[in-house]
Amino acid sequence: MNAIAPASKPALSPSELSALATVEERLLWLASWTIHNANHLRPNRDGLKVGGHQASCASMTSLMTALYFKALRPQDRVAVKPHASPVFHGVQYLFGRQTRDQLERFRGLGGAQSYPSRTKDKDDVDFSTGSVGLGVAVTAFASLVQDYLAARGRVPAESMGRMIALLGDAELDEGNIYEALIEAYKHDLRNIWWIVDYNRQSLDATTSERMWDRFDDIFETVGWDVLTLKYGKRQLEAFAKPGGQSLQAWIESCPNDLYAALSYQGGVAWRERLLQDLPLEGQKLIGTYEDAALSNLMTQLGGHCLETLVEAFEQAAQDDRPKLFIAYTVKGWRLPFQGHKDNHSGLMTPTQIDALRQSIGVPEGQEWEALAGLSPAHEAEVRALIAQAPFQADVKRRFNPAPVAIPDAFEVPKGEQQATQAAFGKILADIAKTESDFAARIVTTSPDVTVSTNLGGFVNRRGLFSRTATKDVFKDRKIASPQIWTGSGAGQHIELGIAENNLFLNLAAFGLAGEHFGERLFPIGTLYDPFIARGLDALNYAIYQNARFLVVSTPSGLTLGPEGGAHQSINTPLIGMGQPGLTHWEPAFADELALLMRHSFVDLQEDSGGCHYFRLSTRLLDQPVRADSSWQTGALQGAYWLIHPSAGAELALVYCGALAPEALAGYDALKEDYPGMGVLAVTSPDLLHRGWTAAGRARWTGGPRLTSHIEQLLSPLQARAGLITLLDGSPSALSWVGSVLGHRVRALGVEQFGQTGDLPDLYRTYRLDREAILDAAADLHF
Ligand SMILES: Cc1ncc(C[n+]2csc(CCOP(=O)(O)OP(=O)(O)O)c2C)c(N)n1
Ligand SMILES: [Mg+2]
Repeated sequence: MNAIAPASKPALSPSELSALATVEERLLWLASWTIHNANHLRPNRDGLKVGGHQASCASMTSLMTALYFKALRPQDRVAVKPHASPVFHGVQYLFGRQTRDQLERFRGLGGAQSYPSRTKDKDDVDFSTGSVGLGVAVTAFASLVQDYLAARGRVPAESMGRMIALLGDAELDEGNIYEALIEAYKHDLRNIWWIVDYNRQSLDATTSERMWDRFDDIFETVGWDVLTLKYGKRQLEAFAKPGGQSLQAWIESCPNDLYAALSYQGGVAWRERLLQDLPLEGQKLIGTYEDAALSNLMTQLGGHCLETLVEAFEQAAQDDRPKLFIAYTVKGWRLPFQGHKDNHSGLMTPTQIDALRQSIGVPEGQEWEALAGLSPAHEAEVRALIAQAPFQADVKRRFNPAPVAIPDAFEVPKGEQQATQAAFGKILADIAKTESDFAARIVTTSPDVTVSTNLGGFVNRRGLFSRTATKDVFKDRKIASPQIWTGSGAGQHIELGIAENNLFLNLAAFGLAGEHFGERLFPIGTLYDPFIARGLDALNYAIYQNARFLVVSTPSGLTLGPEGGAHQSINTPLIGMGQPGLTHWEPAFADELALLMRHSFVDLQEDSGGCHYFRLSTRLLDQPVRADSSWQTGALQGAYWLIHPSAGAELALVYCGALAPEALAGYDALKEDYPGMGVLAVTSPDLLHRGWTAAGRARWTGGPRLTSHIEQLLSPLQARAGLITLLDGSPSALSWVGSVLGHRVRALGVEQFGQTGDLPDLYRTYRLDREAILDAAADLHF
């Protein structure tokens, strides 16, 4: 544990300290009042509790005051503990960057969000938070992005910011934090501060004191400085008095739950217990405090002492080593339920909030006036403090870089037989050979599956990113290998350990490089398709904050046959469809892939664009000979007729991705019986479905009468036509097409866990082969 060195001069003058204390009080008030207004004053139409976390806010108000009004600079970026959102909005309000209207509509439609949101909040949220742990870890990856750009001279030394997370102590239970910690150590990351609101309470109750020293050990092991802010100045002064040492020793050994309970019960309870436990000198010391003063003394822990906090931040700013601050706090500090184990969702009653208002000196009726009720002289001091906060400087913090030119077309890899995975590798390797700005802005990243997902060609050309140069010893020793593994600041591949959470958090951070640093990057993450599930919450998190990237997952489905059951992904197409902001593509052929990849790079730069997910395969397929390029328009919209049906056709095969050969075999077997039948190549069930629902919505809401792409595609078929859908994954990703025009569907796909086997065996076993198609056709036309 790093002791805080005594500062040579106080970090705050008396007038600054008193102004800062007022800001802290007003933030406590604004956060409490914002939540109170939403729950007690705003009309409630549905009888649901609106909620908000007054206790979690109170716990962190001092920390945020010291941070935002003294330590923070405009280039710093902060992930705020989700349930401290009202404090964050209060801070912005004091800076004049948030409106009263937004606060009044907290947790209502269009108002300030329950948890800070980059995309939904109107003020300047750096990182969305909500799913605890993710907002913490993403800051480490943001610092990696900053290093990446700095190595290219795109972030000047004087603009390097700190990536800061304000977190609850229960967030430290989330495993993704430790995965990120390991990765941060490997990449020698810096400029990261994680500030723990160590109130030793989670949602349910108080937390285990067995972790008291463990966090120090864990973080110090991976090179972090740990600054433990356990005691406030008033407490340290008391400890220095006669009997003070016994008081400190008592606190050191007091279990979390007892400390919390006594904090709730207040001065009388503290006195009773301390008189029982302390030796005579300690008892005398306690005797010098009135009940209220004793209660204040016992709860003014380091995380509630502005002087301690400001000094700690000043000290930490001396170097760029990663820092963990463990700031001891009391949950619900200064509120009637402080320390109560059930206070997480506790709300003050109207009487209680009124008492708080009076104690802080906010005049009745002026509850939203941030500085009402202060003497003119003090108000001027407070305004000066706010105006002088470094963070208040008028510096642009959110960017929207101009789009980078993407080549008109990507070269289609050559070969009569190709797998989409290999084609992906070749397309990227070809881009890597070019000198364009676009190529220079691609960043690939993978959780230890770089080689097996075919990024090797790109990495050979563009190198690994590493702040310090690393050599490929095997290459230097002339040991044959197709893979060159050298690292430098110019490298464009970020190699990660296996943890998929880190992959998606890394994509989140790199995918925000444009908005955070004004530099558009094109991040591409590769992983095995089944392991998307491992990082799913982080993927959702990344997309929710409007990060832009490509996910290329390969291999997928039964084509991972020899690997066995749990490696064969089944529900990932549904994940792609169900995930807002992400378009699922599952092309079968190399030319489709080249077209769609190019389109994705264009789209991820559009304001209304999004992320793209390519579900690829290692299965070699015969490539089609194209008569012309007319298929492309449809492919970009999600499907095109590989074999056009004739008007009134009574059957069509609708396949997606690697099952093209089965669809074509089925076609050959059935075309005599069903003259004019068609074969629909689906490149994106997701896009088709979205187009269909959007067209319906537009019609119902009086918008333009659009006919969706899938409606147009299916319109030549006869009304009672049958559709056989084929997808190497959950059949429900395609079975819905029957609803578009009322056709009858037999949906082939995988609904049970896989198992080892070769493709003919597996396709037979899971009913995805030609025979299954024939059976389905017979069943449709009984
Ligand atoms: C991944 C995830 N799981 C559960 C929750 C629900 N939840 C919200 S806050 C919380 C506990 C927070 O405790 P702590 O981090 O210590 O914050 P405090 O309120 O004590 O400051 C839980 C379980 C969540 N938001 N995210
Ligand atoms: Mg807590």
